[in-house]
Amino acid sequence: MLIKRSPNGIDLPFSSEITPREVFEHRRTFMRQMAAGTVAGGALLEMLSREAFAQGVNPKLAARANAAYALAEKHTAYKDATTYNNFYEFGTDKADPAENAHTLRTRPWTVSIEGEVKKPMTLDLDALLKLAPLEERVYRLRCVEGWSMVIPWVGYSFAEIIKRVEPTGNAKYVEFITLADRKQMPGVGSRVLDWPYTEGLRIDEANHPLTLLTLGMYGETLPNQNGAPVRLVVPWKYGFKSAKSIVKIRFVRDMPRTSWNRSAPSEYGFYSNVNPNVDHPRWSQATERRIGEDGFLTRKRKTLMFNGYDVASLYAGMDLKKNF
Ligand SMILES: Nc1nc2c(c(=O)[nH]1)N[C@H]1C(S)=C(S)[C@@H](COP(=O)(O)O)O[C@H]1N2
Ligand SMILES: [Mo]
Repeated sequence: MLIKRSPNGIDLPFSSEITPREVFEHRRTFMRQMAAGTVAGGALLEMLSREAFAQGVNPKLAARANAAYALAEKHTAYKDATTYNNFYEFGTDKADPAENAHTLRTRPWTVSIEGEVKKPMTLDLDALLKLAPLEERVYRLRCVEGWSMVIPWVGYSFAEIIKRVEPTGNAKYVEFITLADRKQMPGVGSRVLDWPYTEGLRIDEANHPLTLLTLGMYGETLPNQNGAPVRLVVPWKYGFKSAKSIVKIRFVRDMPRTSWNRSAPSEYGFYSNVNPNVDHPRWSQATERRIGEDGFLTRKRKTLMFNGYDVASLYAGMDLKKNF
C-alpha cells in the first residue's frame, strides 16, 4: 500500500492511490447516498465487497454478475482471501502462498486438453478468456480443515469446455493436472505431496453447471496465490478438489488417482463432497469457521450438506459414507 504523509505529519493511505479510480468514484457516490439515507442493505453489502477489492493490484476482469449464483452472505474480505491460502507448491503455511507466489509466471500459459475427446486442443490464456462469457459467481468454498470463505469468482461453467472438445463415449472421468515447476515453485522441492498436484471429477460432476473454470476473483484476474491464471472451483466439494494453476486436462476411462488420495487414502476419498455426517478420521466435519468471523465469542457455523448446494441428484443411490 502506498502511504502518503499528510500535511499534519500523520501517515495516511491516500485512497485515490490504493483504489482503482472507478471504485473511488463509486465510493464517493455511495458516501453521498449514505448521508442522504437512500442506500439499501443490499447495496451496502455490495459496497463492502467493492471496498474489499479496492485492495487489488491485478488487472481488472469484466464479468456479468450471474444472479442465479448470488449468495446473501457477506463476501470474505479480499485481504483474507488472498493471504490465507492453501497452495502447497509455495509452502504449507497459510501465509506462504501470498509471500512466495510472485515467482509464478502466468504468461505465456497454455492448457492442453486431451484423452478421450474427439477434438483435443491446446488453449492459451487469451483463448480461455474468450471461450465463453465471463460471469461473476459468489460461491462458498469450504476447506477440509474446517474453515470457509465466500468469494466472488469470475469464470464460466467447465461444461463450456466439455462441449467444445466433444468427449468420446469412453470418457467417464476428468483429470486436472497442475503446474509443478521447481524453478517457480519453492514447495515443489518438498515431499509433502506427489507432484504435480492432480485432482479429478466424474464427468457428470465436471459437466454440472456449478463447476466453474475460474479465471478471476473480486473483479480481477486471479492473484497468483489463488491459482493464477486458471483454476477450478467446485463449490460443493472440499477445497482441495479445486485445483489451482491447471496446465493439463485429461478425459479418461478410469477413476484417476488424486494427490490427496495418494498421500492419505483413508482421509481423502475421490468424492470429497462436503458432508457434515462423515467425519474426517482425525476431526469432525460438523461445523466450520468462516474466515473473518474469528472473534473470541464467534460461534462456528454448522456445515451444510454439499456445502449448501443442490447437487444431491448426482449421488442418488450412492452410499456417501463409503464414497467419501
Ligand atoms: N495446485 C494446487 N491446488 C490447490 C491446492 C494446492 O496445494 N495446490 N490446495 C487446495 C486446497 S486444500 C484448498 S482449501 C484450496 C484453497 O483455495 P484458496 O487459497 O484460493 O482459498 O485450493 C486447493 N487447490
Ligand atoms: Mo483445503
